[in-house]
Amino acid sequence: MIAYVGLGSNVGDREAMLRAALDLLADMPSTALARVSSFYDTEPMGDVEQPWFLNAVAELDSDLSPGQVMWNLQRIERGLGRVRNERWGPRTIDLDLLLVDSGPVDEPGLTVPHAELLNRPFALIPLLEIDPQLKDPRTGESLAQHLKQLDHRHVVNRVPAEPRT
Ligand code: A4P
Ligand code: MG
Repeated sequence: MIAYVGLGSNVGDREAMLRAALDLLADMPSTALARVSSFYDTEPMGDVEQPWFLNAVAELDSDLSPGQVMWNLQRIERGLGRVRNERWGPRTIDLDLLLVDSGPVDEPGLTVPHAELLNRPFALIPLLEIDPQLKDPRTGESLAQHLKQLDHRHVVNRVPAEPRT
């Protein structure tokens, strides 16, 4: 199964947090870290006043089920949260299971595609950088076409430096 994971951080050393999360994704059992998007400096979405995010997307090639991948993402979030609390105070690392190639998932605690994916340029843009051909498995709609039609003023700036993969 191919799985796309959205990464986001907006507290402290955001780049170090994303890199730490990528290292842990690469160590996930029965899973390879296949590709990583650029990093993007993104305007916060939602009503909460908060700092800008650094967002990225990782492509995993995994023998695990979507539920098992989600379990591992939550384990990684907890692990990074602990390190972060000890060293730098408040932390944020969000890992979302955006999309898998095995079809939609509707389980308690797990909806794939991620419920907010279609509304979030900060997730769609790095996702489409990895694979511009991706489609919404529920409708068959091209995600690139969807993004073009999205009326958004939300700022998503690609960070020029290449991430280590
Ligand atoms: N859950 C169900 N399906 C999934 C899935 N596919 N991936 C459940 C991840 N989680 C999924 O998630 C809450 C629960 O959703 C999980 O326990 C899981 O069982 P959460 O991320 O812990 O919390 P939340 O309710 O989503 O609140 P959070 O994290 O405050 O909000 P969001 O929706 O994750 O958004 N703006 C920019 N520019 N960039 C960002 O990254 N992120 C947020 C946070 C807001 N604005 C942003 C960004
Ligand atoms: Mg989340």
